[in-house]
Amino acid sequence: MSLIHPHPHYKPYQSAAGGWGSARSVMHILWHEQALTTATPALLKQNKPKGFACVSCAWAKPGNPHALEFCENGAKATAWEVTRLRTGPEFFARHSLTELRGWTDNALEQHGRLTHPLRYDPLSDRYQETTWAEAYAGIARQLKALPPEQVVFYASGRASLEASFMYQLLARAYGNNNLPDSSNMCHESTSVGLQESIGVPVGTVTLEDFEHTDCIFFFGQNVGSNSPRMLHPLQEARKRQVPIITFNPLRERGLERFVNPQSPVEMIGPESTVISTQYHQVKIGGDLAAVTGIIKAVLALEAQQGGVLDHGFIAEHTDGIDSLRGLVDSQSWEVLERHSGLSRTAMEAAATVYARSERVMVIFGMGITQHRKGVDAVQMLVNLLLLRGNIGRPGAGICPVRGHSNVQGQRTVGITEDPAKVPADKLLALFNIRVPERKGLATVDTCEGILDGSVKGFIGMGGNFLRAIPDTDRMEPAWADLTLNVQVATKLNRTHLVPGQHTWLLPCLGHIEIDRQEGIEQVYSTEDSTGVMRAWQGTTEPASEHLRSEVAIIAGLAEHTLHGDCQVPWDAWRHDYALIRTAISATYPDIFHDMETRMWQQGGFRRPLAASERKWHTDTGKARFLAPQSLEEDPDTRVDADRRDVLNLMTLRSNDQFNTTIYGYEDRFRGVSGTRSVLFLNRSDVVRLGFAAGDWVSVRTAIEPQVRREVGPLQILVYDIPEGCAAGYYPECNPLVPLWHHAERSKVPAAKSIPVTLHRAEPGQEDLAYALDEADQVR
Ligand SMILES: Nc1nc2c(c(=O)[nH]1)N[C@H]1C(S)=C(S)[C@@H](COP(=O)(O)OP(=O)(O)OC[C@H]3O[C@@H](n4cnc5c(=O)[nH]c(N)nc54)[C@H](O)[C@@H]3O)O[C@H]1N2
Ligand SMILES: Nc1nc2c(c(=O)[nH]1)N[C@H]1C(S)=C(S)[C@@H](COP(=O)(O)OP(=O)(O)OC[C@H]3O[C@@H](n4cnc5c(=O)[nH]c(N)nc54)[C@H](O)[C@@H]3O)O[C@H]1N2
Ligand SMILES: [Mo]
Repeated sequence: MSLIHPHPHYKPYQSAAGGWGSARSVMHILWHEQALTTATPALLKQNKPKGFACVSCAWAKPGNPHALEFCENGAKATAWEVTRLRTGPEFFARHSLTELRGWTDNALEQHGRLTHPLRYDPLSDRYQETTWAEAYAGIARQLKALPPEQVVFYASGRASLEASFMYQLLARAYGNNNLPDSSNMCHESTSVGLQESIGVPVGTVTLEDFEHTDCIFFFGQNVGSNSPRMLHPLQEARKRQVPIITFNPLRERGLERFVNPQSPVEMIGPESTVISTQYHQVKIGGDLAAVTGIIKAVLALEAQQGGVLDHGFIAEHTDGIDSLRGLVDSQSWEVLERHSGLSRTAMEAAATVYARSERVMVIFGMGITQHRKGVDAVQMLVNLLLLRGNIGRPGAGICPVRGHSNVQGQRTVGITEDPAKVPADKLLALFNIRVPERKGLATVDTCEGILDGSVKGFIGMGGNFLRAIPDTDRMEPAWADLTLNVQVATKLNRTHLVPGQHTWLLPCLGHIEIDRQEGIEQVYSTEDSTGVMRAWQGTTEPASEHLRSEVAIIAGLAEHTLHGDCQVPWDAWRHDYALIRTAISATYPDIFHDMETRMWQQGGFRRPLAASERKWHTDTGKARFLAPQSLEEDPDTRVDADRRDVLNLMTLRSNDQFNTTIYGYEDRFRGVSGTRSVLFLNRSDVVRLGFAAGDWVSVRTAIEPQVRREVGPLQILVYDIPEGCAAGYYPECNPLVPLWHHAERSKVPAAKSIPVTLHRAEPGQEDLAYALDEADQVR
């Protein structure tokens, strides 16, 4: 019953997001993973009290959950983790790493869960079974031999609050702040931008705010694929006639229409909800200009009719409005139109709705943060909100949609390279750990260190670092020079296949699995995108008796590596996670006091957020209008204006992946099946550059031409995307992103704006078949 088209195929998707397509897609993966019997009961516990937190996105889980509180992609993530398939020692006896490096991301993970601790044997080029005792002792020997500043501790945003807290203690007791994490590639632009603007690093919106809002602005986030549960509050808001104004270069299906797959009435009826009331196909990277234009129009409305700005709020709570006015006045409509790709009328239409709405929320994702000017763009969104006092009251606020299930939480409990962000006095008093003063390495710094040989040891608490980072073709050869490479993982991925001198692959429990320590079931906790902390508990039997929890693995590494000075009771913590929570409460009492009881409250507990109470922990004690000096293009990436052959490429997720985990080849909402080797282009660019739909091309990075960065062959798919823009899939396109091409100040790789050129290439695999009828013709 394969539901995947056997051949590469393109047919524009006509239905709403959700609906039967979503239900079918879930059935397919349950069947394929042989997970019908394990996943089905698990799904009933997903995001529920006494159940587990979905291992997919970080979107808020309601206190009063629906009967089935999961979405298509959450169900896929569950099936992927509780699969019956296994990748054990016998698999590695059959396959060398050289051979496995030829496998796709999909094939590697599809083979199932890792079951045994493994050590790489260079002679046979294979992973071989080892014991936990050998692994801890062997790793500790290497860690002790390396200078602490040469080792990094990566985290990928899924580890619980308990494991994350221990992990940063381990790094600091070992002697560094080298804690790169996935948010360095993700929402770090948000954390930097919001901290400067409103004095908190996280969003201010809660689930309840969706019930009170009367206008939503939505920037660069693909809700239908990446946080589908958010479609429910959006649908509710739309039923109250709340306008949703969307900015996205692509007409993403989830942002257009939605049928709730869990509503029997909607599933059999013809009704779907229109999500976006205005849809603006902004140019890639054009949001900064678009929002400047909206602000220009808002200020013009104020000048004409008055009563638009919240003067009381601006006077009492903010500073810097003159600098914003200065920027806005210096930008002509013509420049704003050119940079944004939107007409003045479009920007004015958005401004009109903004100006008449009382409670406005701004929601955003990677389309904003993964640009050179990502921090400026985040701050421009805040500027828009501040004009009418839309922060710090119900129904209003800023809402970054975080990625991994606990990515926000790991930062809250100390996973950061910046020692100034951790309570050093507490770590000293409670654990006798002296926080090293030297700033540590974040993700881009870590990559630079691997390239120049100053990073020699890498511990990965989950994730697929070598695949997720930019410049992967340059990074892989350098990675092989690591002295120590330790990966804690649930499934095999590319990062595990490039060994260093001493390499271990350690299998851990997933968050859906029951975590028993000395026979007692442990619970864990997370923080979601809205700052809410909740307790969770695994519900299925572990994939193998040899798995250890992340907490246990961190304790094992610490006990073997650290000297006696550190007073963390690792062994006691391993056996009782409540003790770790007591320590978290003691370290961060403002946020986590009485954690052990409050985390079980219905809907959990929310961290206090000063900005939500209109207290501003910024440099000036006010909420700050912060505007860049100009909107001029970034000098480092500016290409000769005459060079019309250069396109701006964004790298995207399909509807059938979770980051580097590729579930399948079905990007249903975009109509592409059976392949990921496509490049989405505007028809006029295709014609202008002398190509035709279906041509095979290789894509080259147009900046820093002395370094050859190339990906291909990809097949041209004529698509509804603004002129001058292109789109391809992440992670396949990562070799195109130069490591230095990252957001100013936050260093988030600018994976959404890569200047590229196209070159004719030999055909790749099978051609993409088009199924277009009259009505389907793309513009
Ligand atoms: N199923 C599933 N869920 C996931 C993930 C997954 O891979 N699969 N990943 C998780 C993670 S870690 C994260 S961070 C989130 C990511 O979720 P998103 O933030 O949605 O990230 P992307 O899929 O990269 O898509 C970015 C969206 O921004 C648009 N875009 C690109 N450039 C621009 C631009 O310049 N301006 C504007 N306005 N829009 C732009 C793209 O067209 C696309 O719709 O999802 C999380 N949830
Ligand atoms: N070009 C481009 N690059 C990007 C992006 C982009 O949009 N474009 N997005 C960026 C973003 S937003 C992010 S967040 C990063 C993601 O980067 P990462 O977080 O490093 O990558 P993932 O693909 O989420 O990691 C998947 C692996 O995690 C392991 N895993 C799964 N569950 C668990 C668990 O419970 N415990 C442990 N220990 N391991 C587990 C599995 O072995 C799986 O293979 O990629 C970034 N890179
Ligand atoms: Mo992310």
